[in-house]
Amino acid sequence: MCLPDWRREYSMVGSAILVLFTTVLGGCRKSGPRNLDERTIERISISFCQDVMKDPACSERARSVAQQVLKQRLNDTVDPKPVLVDVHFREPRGGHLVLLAVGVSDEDGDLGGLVVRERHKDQNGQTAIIEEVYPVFAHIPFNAAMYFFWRVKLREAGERKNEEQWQAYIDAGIADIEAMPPVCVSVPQPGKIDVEVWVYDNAGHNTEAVAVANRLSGVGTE
Ligand SMILES: [Ca+2]
Repeated sequence: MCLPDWRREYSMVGSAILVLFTTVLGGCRKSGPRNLDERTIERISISFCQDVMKDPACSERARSVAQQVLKQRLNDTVDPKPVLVDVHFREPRGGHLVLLAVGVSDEDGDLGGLVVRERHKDQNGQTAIIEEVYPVFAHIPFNAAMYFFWRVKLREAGERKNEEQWQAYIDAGIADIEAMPPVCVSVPQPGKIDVEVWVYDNAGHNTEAVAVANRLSGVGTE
C-alpha cells in the first residue's frame, strides 16, 4: 500500500498506539518479567532516544535531554513526570501539509495535551501573548518515548484555536487521530514571533517549555 508521507507518519503513530492500548499502564516497578508489549515499548523508546541523540538537526538541548530520557527508561522505576525532548515543524515530502513533531516521554502514560504559547512583538515593541491548550493526547494512553505528529494550521492574523471543533472531538470520546482538529500555531520569526510548547499530563505535571524549531523550507525565514 502506497501512502503519502504524512499518512505513513500517522500510520506509524497509529501502530504505536495499538501497541500501547494493550500495555498495562500504571505506577508499577519496571523490574521482573516483562511481556512482549513492554519490550516493544522499550524498543520504541530506546530507538527514539538514540535517533534524537545522533540527529544533527536536533538542538544540543534536545540531544542532551534524549540522553537523560534514555537513562530514565533503563532504570528500575516508572517516572510519572513527562519530559519534552524536542518539538519542531515538519513538512512531509511532496505534500503541502505541515506537522508539529512532538518528541515526548511519559513513563506512566497519562499525557493530556500540549500548550502553545506565542509572543508576538509589533513594530512599536508591544508584545501580545497567545496561549492555547490542545488536548491532543486525550483518549490515547501511551507510555513510549517517541515522536507524535500533529496536523498544523499555520496561524493567520487574528486566528485562534477552533474551540467548537476541539470540544466536539473530546466529546466523541475516542482516539481518532484523523478526526482530530489541527493545532493552530504560528511559524516562529526571529525578533518578531517566539513560539514555545510544553506538554502536560492528567496528574498536573508540566514539562519545561521548549521553543519550536522551524524546519520548514522557505517559511518564516527572511
Ligand atoms: Ca505522567
